[in-house]
Amino acid sequence: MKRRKFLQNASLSTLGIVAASGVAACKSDKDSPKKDSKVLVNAAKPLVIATWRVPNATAKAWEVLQNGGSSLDAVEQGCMVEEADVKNSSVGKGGLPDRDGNVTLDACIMDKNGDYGAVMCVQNITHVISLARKVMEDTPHVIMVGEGAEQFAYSQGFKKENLLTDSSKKAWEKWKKTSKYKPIINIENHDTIGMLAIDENGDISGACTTSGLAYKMAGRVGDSPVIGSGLFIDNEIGGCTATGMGEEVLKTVGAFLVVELMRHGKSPQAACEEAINRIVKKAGDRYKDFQVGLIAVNKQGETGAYCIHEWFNYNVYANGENKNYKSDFYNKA
Ligand code: SD4
Repeated sequence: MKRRKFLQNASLSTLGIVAASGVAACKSDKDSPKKDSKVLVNAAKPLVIATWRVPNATAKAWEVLQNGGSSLDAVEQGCMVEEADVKNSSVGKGGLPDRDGNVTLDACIMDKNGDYGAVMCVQNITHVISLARKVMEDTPHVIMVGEGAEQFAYSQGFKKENLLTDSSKKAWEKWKKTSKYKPIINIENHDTIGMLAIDENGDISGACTTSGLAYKMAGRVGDSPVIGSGLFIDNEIGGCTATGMGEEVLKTVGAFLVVELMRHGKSPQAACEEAINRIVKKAGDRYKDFQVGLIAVNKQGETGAYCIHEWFNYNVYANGENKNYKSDFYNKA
């Protein structure tokens, strides 16, 4: 799904924030939710899967795997590609700021041992995914936030960088004018990268990195850096990562839910569908105001992807091919 549409379908209702452009036209509901058994990629290993159209990121992760690297190195280096890309306005440098004009980043990483590291609301550091890995590997903690995380980054040799590019500054200034400081959904704010990889040894890792929702309230953190919500890995079972309205993913612990459903025998596709159905059910009427997309992989290298309202893009690098797919979607309208 084009991210423009995806965002038009989202609203910050949980924050009292109203979407200015309304809800995009929905497709018919005839066949959703889909049946249990659909598997979009057949049992491939090694494999990389990531949210949105991120061929350069999946190519980098694949290169790491081809050189015998671990799935952990693959997801970190894959995500770094998007963090460095100033054209991606939802991740790293060039990410859109909060309503006060500050770019604050969230990221987390999880490895085959079930170890996890996260940073939240960090300014001035581009590669927060690497910082999350440092938290995981080099501190006794699992989560660091704000100023403390930033200081830890400098102590580890990370560079201080201005993450607000000219174009994101312009977009923010324009937003302030047209919205009269009433936050609206920014239509370019959906390229958060969540990435899952399986390496030659069959070990699974995952990573997720984002600037969060554009023009969010200062201090707001979404699902992306939160274990079990934006990302969850269980090396015995599989992994899942999310994109979209973080508040809704958090309330259903979306990624953990998908992995647990796979543990109980669901395919990755069926598990993503059930989790999305759960989110829709819990949201009731609010369902029409937001969007969430999930991708998952199991230990066998089967993948799944599902979304609310309309399809979203995701990238898979498997069997030597780097392809972009459209997810299936739930739409009861
Ligand atoms: C968040 N889930 O901060 C993220 C937003 C997102 O693409 O996915 N943007 O809620």
